[in-house]
Amino acid sequence: MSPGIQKVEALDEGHFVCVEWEDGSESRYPCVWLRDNCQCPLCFLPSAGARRLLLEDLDVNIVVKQVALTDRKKISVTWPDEHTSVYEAEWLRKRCFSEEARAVMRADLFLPECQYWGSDLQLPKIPFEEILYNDESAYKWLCTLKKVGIVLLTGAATRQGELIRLGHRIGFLRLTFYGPTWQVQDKADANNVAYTTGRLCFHTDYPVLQHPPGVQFLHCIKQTAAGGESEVVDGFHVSNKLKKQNPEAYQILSSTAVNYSDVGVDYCDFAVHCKQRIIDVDSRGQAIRINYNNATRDTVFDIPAEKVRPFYAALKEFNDLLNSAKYKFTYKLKPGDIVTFDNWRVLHGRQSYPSCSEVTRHLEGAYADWDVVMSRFRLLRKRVLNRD
Ligand code: OGA
Ligand code: NM2
Ligand code: ZN
Ligand code: ZN
Repeated sequence: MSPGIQKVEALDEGHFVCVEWEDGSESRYPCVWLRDNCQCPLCFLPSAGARRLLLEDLDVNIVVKQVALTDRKKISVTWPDEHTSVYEAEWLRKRCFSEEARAVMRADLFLPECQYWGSDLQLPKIPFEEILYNDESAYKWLCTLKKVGIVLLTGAATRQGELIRLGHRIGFLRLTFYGPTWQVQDKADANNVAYTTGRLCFHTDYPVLQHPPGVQFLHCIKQTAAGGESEVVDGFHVSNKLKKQNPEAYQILSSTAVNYSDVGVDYCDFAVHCKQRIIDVDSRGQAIRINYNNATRDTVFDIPAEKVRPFYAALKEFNDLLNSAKYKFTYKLKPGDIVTFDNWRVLHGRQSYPSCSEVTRHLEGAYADWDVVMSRFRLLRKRVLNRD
C-alpha cells in the first residue's frame, strides 16, 4: 500500500505536477508524460493494457489548466481543451521519476541482480517434476536461473520429449535451424562440431544468430562411462576480471565485430552469417552478452590486417582466463539430469569421449528466449507472492 496524497500543485508554469505524499516525500511528474498516460477510455484500452492515444494528438508543450486532489487516493488533472485525466495514488507512486524509485522499478521488472561464481559454484538443483507441477519451485528455478545463471533439474525420464514438456511449462521453445529440439550425439558427416566425440572448448551456442538464444537446456538421456564431462564458467565474472587485468584485451573484444557463419542442412537448409562482438557491452561498458563459439567463427574476418594479431592475442587472454582453475566448474551429467543455463552469460564446454559404433552418449537440447522465460517468471512471481 502506498501512502496517501497530502497536497498536489502545478509547478514551472504548469509544466510539472508536484505530488506531496503523506510520508512527507515529493514526486514531480512532467505534464507531457501525464497527458500521454491518461487512463480514460478514450486514451487507454484497458483490455490490451495499451495506449490508444496517438503521438500525433500529443502536444509536447502541454501545460495543466487545473489540478485537484479528489480524495487522498486520487488526483484529477484538467487540460486546456477541458479533457480530464484521473490518476490513482498507488499508480503514481510506482511511476515516480526519482532516481531511487526508478531503481526499485527497474529491479522489479528486470531482476538485474547477478551473483558471480567461480570453481566454488554450488550448482543449484531442483527436482524436474517439482518445477513442472509446483509454482513455487518453478518460480525458484527461474529466479535462480536469472541470478546465478545455471540450475540443474534432476530426475527427468531418460527418453526424448522431456524438454518439450519443459517448453510447455514456460510457454514455448525457440525454433532454430537445428530443429525444435536437437540430439547431441556422435553422428556420421556431422553438420556441427557438437555432433562428434571431440572436446568442445568454452563457447556460447549460436552466436551466428543476430539474437542468440538466451537460455539453453541440455537433457542427459545417456552418458558415456569415460569422458564427456561438462564444464561451465561465468562469462560476466571472467569479463570483469579481464577488464581489470587487461583493459586493452577487453577493449578489443568488446569493440571488434567478429564474423560467424553456419552453412548446412538440418531442420531445413541454411546459410547463416552474422557479425558479433565477443563481449557485448551496454552504454556503461558492462558485459551484457558473450558471443563466442570458436567453431563457427568464420574464416572471413572483416577487419584491417594489422588488427588481426592483436585480436587473437586478446582472445587468447580471454580464453586463458575462462580456463583458469579459479573460474571453471566441472561436473558430469547423469541420465535424467537437465542442465538449464543462461546462454548469454555462461560459457559451456565438454570433454572428449571415445568414439564407438553404438551411441554411448546422448543429450537432447533446446533453447528458449529470455523474453519468454522472464515473462513466465513475472507471472509465477505474481501468483506465488500474491501480488500485482
Ligand atoms: C552443444 C554442447 C555439450 C555436451 O551441443 O552445443 O555444448 O556436453 N554440448 O555435449
Ligand atoms: N547445436 C548444438 O553455435 C553453435 O553451433 C552451437 C548448436 C548444434 C544446436 C551448437
Ligand atoms: Zn484521456
Ligand atoms: Zn554448446
